[in-house]
Parts: sequence; C-alpha cells; structure tokens
Amino acid sequence: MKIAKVDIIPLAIPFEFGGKPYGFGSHAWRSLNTMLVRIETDTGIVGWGDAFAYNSRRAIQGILEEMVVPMLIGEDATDIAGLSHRLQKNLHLFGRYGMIIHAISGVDIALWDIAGKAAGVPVVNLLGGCVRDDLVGYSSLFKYADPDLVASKVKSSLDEGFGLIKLHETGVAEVAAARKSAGPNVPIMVDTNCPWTPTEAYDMAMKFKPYDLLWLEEPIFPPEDFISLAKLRADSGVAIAAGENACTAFQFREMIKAGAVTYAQPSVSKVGGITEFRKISALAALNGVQLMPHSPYFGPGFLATLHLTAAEANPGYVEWFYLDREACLYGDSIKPVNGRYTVPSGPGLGIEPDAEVIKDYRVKDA
Ligand code: SMN
Ligand code: MG
Repeated sequence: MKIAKVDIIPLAIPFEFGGKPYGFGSHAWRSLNTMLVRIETDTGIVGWGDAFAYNSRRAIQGILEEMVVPMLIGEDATDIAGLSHRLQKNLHLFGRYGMIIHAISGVDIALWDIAGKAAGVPVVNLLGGCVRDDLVGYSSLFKYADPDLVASKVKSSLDEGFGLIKLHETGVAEVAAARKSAGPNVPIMVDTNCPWTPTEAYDMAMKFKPYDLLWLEEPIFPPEDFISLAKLRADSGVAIAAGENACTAFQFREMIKAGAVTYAQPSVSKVGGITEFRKISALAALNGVQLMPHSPYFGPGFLATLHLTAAEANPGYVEWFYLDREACLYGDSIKPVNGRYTVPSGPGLGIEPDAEVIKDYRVKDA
C-alpha cells in the first residue's frame, strides 16, 4: 500500500472565549488554526492528521509542502516507524525541536489513521487498548487575567459536568478566585506558559500553595531547563507538569531523567505523532511518571489523543479547551459529556472530518 497523494489543508475556525484576545506569536488568537494532512493511498484509503499550527500556519504549511510531502509520495504507507525515522533523519539539519517535528507529527497521525482503516479497527485497538466511554476530561480555560471572569468560567465548567479545571493564569488573585468558586474539593491546575526565572517560579509556587493545586504547569523559561524545574519541584513540594514544548522521546528522556516532572505532557501534534507519543508513554511508565496529554485541539490530533489515552494502563486526564468554536470538524461528537469522553469506535481515528466544515473554513489565502 503506497502513498499516492498528500494534501495540506489549512483551516481557521473562529472562536470566542469571553475575555480579551491574546496568544503567542505575532497576533492574538481569534481562530483555531488546524493544519490538516490528508494522505491517500494507492488502494484508495484516506487518512487524516494535523500538525500544530496555532500561530504558525504559513510556516508549517511551507515546511509540509516543500520539505515533507515530496518525501512521502510512493512510500509504503504501512512502514510508519520507518517513515517517521527517515523523515526525522533527513530533516535533522533544520531543527530537531520545533516545527519540523510538528510537521512530521501530522503525517504520522494520518498514517496511523490509514493503518486502522486498513485493518478495519480503531487506532486504540492497534495500540492494545479498547474503545471505552470513561476517559476523564478537564476544562482548560483560556487566560482571562480577571478574577471575576475566572470565577464565572470555573462555575460554568463545573455546571457542565467537568470535575477538574485548568487555569491559564499567572496571578494569585485569579487562582484564589478559582479556588473560591470551585470549593475545596475540585482539583485545580495552573498553567503559566513559561513566564518566570527559577527564583520567581519558586516565589510564585509558594504563593499558590494555599490554593492546593493538582499541578503547576511550565512555570520556568526556557521550558527545556529541566534542572531548574527539578529543583523547583523538589524545593517547593509542588507537582510540576510540562512537556507540551518538548519534541521526540529523546527530549522526554532528558526531562524525566532530570526528575523535572510529576506529570509529562506530550502533545501528539507536536512530539512526532503517535509513534513518538508511544515511546514517551513507555518512558513515563518505566520511570513512575504519569502521562497527562496536551490536547487543546479539535482535529485529528485530538482524536489521536483519545485513542492513545485509552491504551494507557493509567489514563491521564484529557484536556478540553473551554471555548466556543464557530464550527467543529467532528460536530458535537467529541464533546465530553459530564466531563467524560467516549473513544470513537470507527476504523482508524474513528470519525471522519466534516467536508462542509473543511470547505467553509479552509484558509483561502494559502
Ligand atoms: C496551550 C498551548 C498551546 C495552545 C493552546 C493552549 C496551553 C495548554 O499551554 O496547555 O493548554
Ligand atoms: Mg500548557
């Protein structure tokens, strides 16, 4: 079964979150960028993947179209590990940790979708797991930098049935407001996106202590300063989560070896796809580290995360980005019910993307 055709399809789906727009990169995020990778085989099977693209749409599209796709045509679609290895090896000069691996992630996810479809089973079955309906989700709030808004989003998340909440805040007042709104028993996580020096991070970890966080996420810049993260974790006694900015199992090996994390957060659309994610899963299990997948996505990468998590002996909590999207590739079918997800049971990733949504939200300038 050979790869016959590859299409790179950029989507931008507007969203609302009820706060002041912000984002990493050159402009505030007002739409969810999804870089779809559609791979078709010579037997007519179509697989879908996506590469991380939130504020890097044109760059990731360029990498895929100019550097990756030409290497795929005519390759054996069933040789997923081999292909991933060859792409990584051939492109290593252009950066091991970043957009090259994000691009390869999209290809890898699509190939796993094809593998499941060729076998007639959901990807979770290929990974040794089962279709299930009890994966626990958490509500991942956007950044509001406003205690009242944070309190109200915590409340609406709980009203919708979520049992755990993650904030994207750096202020003590916002964290305090969330705890007050949630009450003492709801686990709260705080994601800071790498703002602080090690000393500042320690100071903030101490200030957050009274609010009893399940984890503090990415408190230190740069994210690969695993030694400082490990020291913070040991000195503060606070559980640390990180990993969404790490790529490949090799970087997770360093992170885990350093003792940097209580929770490792591989992002399937960034780490190198399902192939690398599985290696990270094994590494984490061998070292007593709990996986907590990073998945603020609504495309194939999100489905891949459900399949991967359902194949874990101790599944982590699956992130649900708490915002209102104008449309979704999979309609409402992936939305958690009472804070829980069902793993799609169809072959491959289990659900096909909606052709109308692709037509309506395809970026025309690309
Ligand atoms: C995050 C990162 C990138 C895009 C959206 C959200 C955030 C998370 O760090 O963990 O959800
Ligand atoms: Mg994060």
